[in-house]
Amino acid sequence: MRLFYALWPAPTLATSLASWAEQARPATGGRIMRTETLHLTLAFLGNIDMETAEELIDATPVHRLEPGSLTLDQYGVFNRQRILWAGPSRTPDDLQAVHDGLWLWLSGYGVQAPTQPFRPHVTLLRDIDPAKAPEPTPEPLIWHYDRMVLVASESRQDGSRYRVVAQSRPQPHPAA
Ligand code: 2AM
Repeated sequence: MRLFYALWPAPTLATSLASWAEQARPATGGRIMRTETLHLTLAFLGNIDMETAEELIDATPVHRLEPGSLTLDQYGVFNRQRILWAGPSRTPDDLQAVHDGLWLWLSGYGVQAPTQPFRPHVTLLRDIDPAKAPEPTPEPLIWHYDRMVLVASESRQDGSRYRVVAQSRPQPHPAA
C-alpha cells in the first residue's frame, strides 16, 4: 500500500485553495488538482507492506497530534516536478515539531524518515511551465489543524486517487 500522512483542509479552506489554483493557472498553465483531495503532506511513507499498513491504520485513531495553525502566504514552484504549490513562507516551529514527532513515531514501525528537509506545501497545479512567474499571491489563508489523516494513494490511468483510510483523534484547538 502506498501511504502518506497529511493535513486535510476543511471544505471552506479547500475552496479558497482551489481559487488560488485558478488565479495562478493563466500564467503557469498546468493541471488543476481536485478540490476534494487538496492536502499538505506531513510524511510520505511510500510502499508499505500490508501488515505494517494495518498496524498504522489501527494506531492512527489513538495518535494525538498537537493542534496548531499555519499561514499559507505564498505560491511556490518545484521546477523539476513542474508543480505550483501554496505554502507558508516560514515553517512554523509547531508544524516542524509535528513532522519530526510523527517520523519518530513512525520509526517504531520501521519506516525510515527522509533525508531531505520538510517543505510544507499544498500542490495546486501539476505540469506547469516553471519559467512562468505565478500571479501575485492572494490574501493569506490561515489553517487551524487538529488532526492528521492517513491516505492510501492508488495509481490510475488518469492520475493518482487518494483514499483516507484513518485519521488521528481530533484535539481541542487553542484558537477555538
Ligand atoms: P507532491 O504533491 O509535492 O507531489 C501523495 O503523492 C503525496 O505525497 C503528495 O502530496 C506528494 O507531494 C507526496 N509525495 C510523493 N512522493 C513523495 C516523496 N518521494 N517525498 C515526499 N513526498 C512525496
